[in-house]
Amino acid sequence: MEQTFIALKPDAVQRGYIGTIIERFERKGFKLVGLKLMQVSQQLAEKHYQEHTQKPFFKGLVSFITSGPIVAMVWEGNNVVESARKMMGATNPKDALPGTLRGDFAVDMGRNIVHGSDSAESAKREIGLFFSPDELLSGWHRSTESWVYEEAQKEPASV
Ligand code: DAT
Ligand code: MG
Repeated sequence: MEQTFIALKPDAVQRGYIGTIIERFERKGFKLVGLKLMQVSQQLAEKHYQEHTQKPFFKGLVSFITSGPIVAMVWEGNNVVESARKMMGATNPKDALPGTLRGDFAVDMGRNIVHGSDSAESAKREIGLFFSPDELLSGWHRSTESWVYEEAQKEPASV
């Protein structure tokens, strides 16, 4: 099954939204397969945001993501990459619709509370950056699965 990398940025942790945001993904029906509270190093931040190296906001972005603890997570489910992006809402919270995480809980582009991989390829790369294979518990069975999916789910793909 598909996996995505979700990070609760330092603003989400500081503002007390860890539980609220995790709950949204749980209630949707996705399965949590990796979770940790961590401090992002300068080196990891620069690798994670590699595609933005040349952007004028890069320095601020790296300084923000390293400014306090984050919660790094891997979520699994059918179409989880695209669905998680929809649940997060537009990058700029001013354009994010109500009902989305950024639409409901954020105001400023540089404080948009959550990161989510933008494609299956990015997810694979980002999961590899933040988690070692033994930190992921892909094989566990969530007992609500037959109430979330009509068809039985296949074994998850290994990361
Ligand atoms: P997303 O986080 O929705 O994937 P992105 O990958 O384009 O968005 O950018 C990464 C982060 O960088 C984003 O969450 C907020 C910040 N950012 C993006 N564009 C920006 C801009 N024009 N000015 C300031 N910050 C920006
Ligand atoms: Mg992005």
